[in-house]
Amino acid sequence: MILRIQFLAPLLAGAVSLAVDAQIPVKRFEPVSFSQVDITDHFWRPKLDKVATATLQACIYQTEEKTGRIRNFEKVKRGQHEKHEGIYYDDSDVYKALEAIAYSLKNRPDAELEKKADEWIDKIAAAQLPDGYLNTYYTLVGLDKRWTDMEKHEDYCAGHLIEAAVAYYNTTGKRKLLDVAIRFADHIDATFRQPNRHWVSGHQEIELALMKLYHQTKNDRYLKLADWFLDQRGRGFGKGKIWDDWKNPAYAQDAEPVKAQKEITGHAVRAMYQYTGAADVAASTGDAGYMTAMKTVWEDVVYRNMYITGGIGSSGQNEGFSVDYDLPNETAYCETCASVGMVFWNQRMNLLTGEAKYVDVLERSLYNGALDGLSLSGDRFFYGNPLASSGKTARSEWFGTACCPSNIARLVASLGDYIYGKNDSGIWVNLYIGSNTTLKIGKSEVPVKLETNYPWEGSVRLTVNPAKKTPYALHLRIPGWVSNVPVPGDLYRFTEAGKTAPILKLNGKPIAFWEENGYAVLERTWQKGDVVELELPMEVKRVVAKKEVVAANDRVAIQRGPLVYCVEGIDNNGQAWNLLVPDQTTFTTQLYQVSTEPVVAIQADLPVIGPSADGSRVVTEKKKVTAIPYYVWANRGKSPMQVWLPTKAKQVKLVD
Ligand code: FUB
Ligand code: ZN
Repeated sequence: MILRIQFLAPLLAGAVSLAVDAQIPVKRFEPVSFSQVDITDHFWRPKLDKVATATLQACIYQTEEKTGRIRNFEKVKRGQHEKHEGIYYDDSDVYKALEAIAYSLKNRPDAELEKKADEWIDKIAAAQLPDGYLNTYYTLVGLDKRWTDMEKHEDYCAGHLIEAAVAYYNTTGKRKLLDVAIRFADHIDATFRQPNRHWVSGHQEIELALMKLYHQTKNDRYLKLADWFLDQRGRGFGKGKIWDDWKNPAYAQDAEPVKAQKEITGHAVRAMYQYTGAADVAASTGDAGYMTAMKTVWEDVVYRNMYITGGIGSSGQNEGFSVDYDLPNETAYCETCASVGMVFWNQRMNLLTGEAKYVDVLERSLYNGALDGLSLSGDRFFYGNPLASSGKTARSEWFGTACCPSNIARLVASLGDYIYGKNDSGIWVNLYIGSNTTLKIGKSEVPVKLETNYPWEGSVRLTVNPAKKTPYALHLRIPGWVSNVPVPGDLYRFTEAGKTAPILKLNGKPIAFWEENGYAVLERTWQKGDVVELELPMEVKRVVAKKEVVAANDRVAIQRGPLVYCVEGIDNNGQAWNLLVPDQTTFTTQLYQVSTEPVVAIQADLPVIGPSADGSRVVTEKKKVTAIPYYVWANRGKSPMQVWLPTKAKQVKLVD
């Protein structure tokens, strides 16, 4: 990837010649909706509950009492020309919180919470104009200015409204918000696509949302509109509107038409939402143009521009990508929303290709870069997720731009979406998360029960209970980290090969399996009570980065299962930057408690550098060092932290 700073001459629509887009098969398999999955998992269930009881409460308090987000809707209804409070995109936080509430109500019904959501929906509906337009910022500051500034997120807010509406309808069956969303989508279609009035969305989001609306309503107007929005990019229509002399077209993924893009550029969240929407369109139209482009862009992300935590977007300056291998640790931006976006996009790529490598990346972003954004208490957040801290970093209650809290809330609450896939002849298990579901395979209902203590242990037990004997292929993902590929490509590698291989048993007996696209495949006729057991080796592994990643030179990271570890000062006499990890270090695992979270910690006796007892010299002593999963750091006050641990003395530092 190259950081682009030049401008493209505006191109006329239609003058751009795109390769003729071949057809691709539509999805290899369908995701199984969270609404059909009951999560029982030891690791995740408490987190779903925490989102329901703490995170959503924090979002509601901040949205309705501490800030004016809900008041803006009330002001529109009153129509007394009152002042808009906050930032022009603040409506989106209301919608994202509603969407998270919708998923959470499915996981954990709560009459009070539903009442609150209904109250908000009444206020939102009352703020919609008769022509379908809905945006508190422009309605309060002057409707004459609406749809004049592509950067002002009107369509982004519309997208989040649509996502919330579809989710709320699916959980509750209540149509009010869905009807509001449909009216707004129709308004946008009539304003832009039908007259072909050029509009490059300043922040992609509406594309993926319209695809949800299309699937919900089966009205292909929304599919066409999503495709139209994608097709607006890269033709110069954004010049002076969403990019000018400091923001270049690459910032807004507007340097090339989406189907011609080859490199990841610009704002990370915008990029992730764009490619998610493009994959959704491709899945419905069979148009290979988006997929061909996205496979190359994906390699640019994963091979050259992704942190070991699955975080992306290293630069705070553009909230996004800079140049290849520029992955600093302490200043890593790694916005929580960008990791959430990685989960969305990689899920779509997996469904379209059937390849497990996308879930390897999804899992890395989910368990590390994204989950780090949420405190164990559920009510503190990280916006950026650095890989090192000198001890001054703390989670916040909220942010002026508050996209991240409700984004991590909606991701965790909709976790059930990412576990299983299915088609008429197969079941795919992508994530090992304790859960129950019933899948329709052909004409047969197949109840599935997944039990595990993942990610702490590697044993997974899957029981299937079809009412009658049913033939299908069961695909169990063999994570890349098992087979010595921490991440597709060669950006990161383990220093040693794994010592053990995964074992698969059917009804208690080891069974041979073949691997296809990263899945162990068991094809047979299944019957009630069949049990498959998978044993994934949970070894502690050392990871090194390609030498081009200067910030990881002479350093090693530790990974066990899908979890990346870090050393935090609070477990290590207040220091985390003063140790060395020699090549032959032996690591042990230890059950450990980090605040409210029981974890598996990793320990080793390591050379630790510090002042002698009398303070007269610097000495090196062997001390027991404890590393904890990255996602739990910064839950016990401020202290230094590092993911990439020095292997050479020159990288060692003492911080106060
Ligand atoms: O612009 C809306 C959101 O605010 C973006 O997704 C975040 O990166 C932050 O800029
Ligand atoms: Zn964010």
